[in-house]
Amino acid sequence: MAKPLVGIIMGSTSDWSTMEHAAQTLKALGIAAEHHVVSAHRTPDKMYDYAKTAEKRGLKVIIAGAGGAAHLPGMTAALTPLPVLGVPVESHTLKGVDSLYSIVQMPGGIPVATFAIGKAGAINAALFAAAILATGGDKKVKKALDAFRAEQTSKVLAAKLP
Ligand code: RP5
Repeated sequence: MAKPLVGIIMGSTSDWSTMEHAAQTLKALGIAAEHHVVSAHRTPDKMYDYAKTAEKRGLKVIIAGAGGAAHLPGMTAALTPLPVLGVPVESHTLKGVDSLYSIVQMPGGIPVATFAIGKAGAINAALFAAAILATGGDKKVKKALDAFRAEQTSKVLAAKLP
């Protein structure tokens, strides 16, 4: 099996129904990825180890999804030089607006690229990770990403309204 280039982490198993869309999108593009539950609040030591070892282990991008007081993307970004893409997971009480604000409002100095709340954000984070790999020189990923976009365009152009 190929060494993972993208690490998908999330604060809870309950985030998987959102984050699996990132995993599926990367898989469809042929990008090797790993996914783990790593909680900033419940398993802070695991988060520290994951972020600190990510670059050495060969990861190029980290996608971090979390809901509520969503500290995982920001804390991970503070601990690794890799680009961190944050996905706000839709929470029950505040519908993910809490997650979005928690992730997007990073103080200047430690960036987290923040995506839409929920499934769209998870898909786009994966496509953005692919774009990072492609512009970094991965020709296979560039080809897959170009093909994905061309196919998406054809589908929309061919679509008929009832
Ligand atoms: C966050 O708390 C997780 O990312 C999750 O979105 C939220 C709720 O977690 P559970 O109580 O469902 O485990 O840390």
